[in-house]
Amino acid sequence: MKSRAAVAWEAGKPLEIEEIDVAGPKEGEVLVRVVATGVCHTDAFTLTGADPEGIFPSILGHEGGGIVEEVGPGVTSVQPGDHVIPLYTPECRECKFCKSGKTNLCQAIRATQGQGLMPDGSSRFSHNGKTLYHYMGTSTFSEYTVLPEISLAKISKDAPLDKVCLLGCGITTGIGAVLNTAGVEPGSTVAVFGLGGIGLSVIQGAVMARASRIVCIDLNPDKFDMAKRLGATDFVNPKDHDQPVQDVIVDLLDGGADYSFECIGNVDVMRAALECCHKGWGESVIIGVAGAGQEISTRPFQLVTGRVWRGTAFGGVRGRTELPGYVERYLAGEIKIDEMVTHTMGLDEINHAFDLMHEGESIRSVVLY
Ligand code: NAD
Ligand code: AHE
Ligand code: ZN
Repeated sequence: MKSRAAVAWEAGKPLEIEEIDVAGPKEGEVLVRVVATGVCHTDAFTLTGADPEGIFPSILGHEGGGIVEEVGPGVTSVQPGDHVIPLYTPECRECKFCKSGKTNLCQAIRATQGQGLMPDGSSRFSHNGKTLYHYMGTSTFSEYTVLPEISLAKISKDAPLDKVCLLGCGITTGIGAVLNTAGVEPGSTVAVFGLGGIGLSVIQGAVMARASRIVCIDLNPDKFDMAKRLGATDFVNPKDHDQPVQDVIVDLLDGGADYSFECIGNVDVMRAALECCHKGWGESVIIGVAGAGQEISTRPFQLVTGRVWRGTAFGGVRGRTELPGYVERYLAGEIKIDEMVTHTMGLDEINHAFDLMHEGESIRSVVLY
């Protein structure tokens, strides 16, 4: 079938709107009509060419909400008409990782997903006979996309897809990082570096966890307003201080943060986020994605003296099992999404969403098909 899509033909070039060909779903696969998709910084990151797994030409996008159009043979968990959120972290419930109970990083299709292919090693997308690659197993920048059944969370039909699409990445990642990965306890102090869709969702998670202080750090002071409305208590712009930002936070929080979260993808900030943690027990969670070849460093003494460095993908959330509950919590008013949608636009304007992100103007842009 034909589909409108924003194609990433080359690294560093704007997306181009094309009419592409989408092949029907094979065994275990599902054709989804994407209704809305958010634009996450990771899409922009991959488009720069800094992602070792970035393949071109491809269809980016991984923060979608859609409706099942057609199912391939053997599909049992969804049917046409179901509302779904595509999962870049699938959940097969059969692999060693799923069975471990220790991680959400299902590995059933990770190898082919990283190569931009469906599990059978082929692509469902083409343009004038030329193969276009999938991205993160989701490719939500196409109105019609094909996913493995294990990469779909079936959700309530009551939820507006132009809002809950953001649970496909940013909001879930931030909240999950606090509740699942870090396990922040009531009364804890939290430091959040970077106040985009991820960092603001970390603040939401910290409020849910009943943190006593939520210190947020950003170079763009325009972000502090929204952070405050979500429940942050302290605001630090590193440009306002002569000392390293980690020293500012250690002073502010009587020895440092119990938990910190890096939501930028900057390896120097990752170091600051670790070093702002309290001696003896502080834990720092890396959420931001850093480019090919970049490495983190600190004095090992930081870890010897009790700080912990860890990371999280999709907030440790097992999508098929847990995402329907996130949607219910949004419907019940417990998770805020509407406030995060600062801009909406049609697919034709998708490059503007990237500009707004780079200019620090948006929290999340949502593209409506
Ligand atoms: P964003 O661009 O919307 O927000 C980034 C924020 O960081 C901005 O407010 C910016 O002003 C601020 N910032 C930039 N440099 C800074 C610095 N040196 N000091 C302080 N603040 C600084 O991005 P986003 O969509 O929120 O994504 C954030 C990061 O999280 C990206 O690296 C993205 O790839 C990553 N991410 C990871 C996961 C995961 O599962 N691990 C999921 C989603 C996104
Ligand atoms: N492909 C990159 C890494 C990109 C990355 O870290 N992706 C996160 C999700 S970011 C969503 O906005 C993730 O889930 N990673 C786990 C995984 O298995 O991909 C690289 O460096 O190769
Ligand atoms: Zn994302």
